[in-house]
Amino acid sequence: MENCIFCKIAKGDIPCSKVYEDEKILAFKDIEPQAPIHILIIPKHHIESLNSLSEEDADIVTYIFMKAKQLAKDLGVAESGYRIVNNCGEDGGQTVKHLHFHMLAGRNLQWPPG
Ligand code: D5M
Repeated sequence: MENCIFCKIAKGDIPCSKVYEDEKILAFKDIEPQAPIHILIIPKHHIESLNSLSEEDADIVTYIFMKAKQLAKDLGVAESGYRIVNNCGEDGGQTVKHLHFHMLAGRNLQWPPG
């Protein structure tokens, strides 16, 4: 997508603080961290939100969660705990319209979120 900031980050046209990358996904540090560890995990191809996830895209979500599990291990927070968040739509707090999962860790996260 031409005007999508996360597509530009995925293509390398806009820099990011990369944590993990392969042919399907990219994980990078959130620019406005809400926890000591705050990483965004995105599919490289454009999916607007969870609402626009198609049957063909379903595998990428499983893939992202499997990588998130590994990342949590690599970052040393698997045991202490972490949170994976997807904001969908306006009331869900989605500001960037490219599917992404927040990984938050490194502090005792409260519930419910605001
Ligand atoms: O989350 C969108 C998140 O994306 C929000 O936490 C800020 C982050 N963001 C926006 N632009 C950038 C860049 N350029 N690098 C890193 N992080 C970024 P949402 O769930 O849509 O509210």
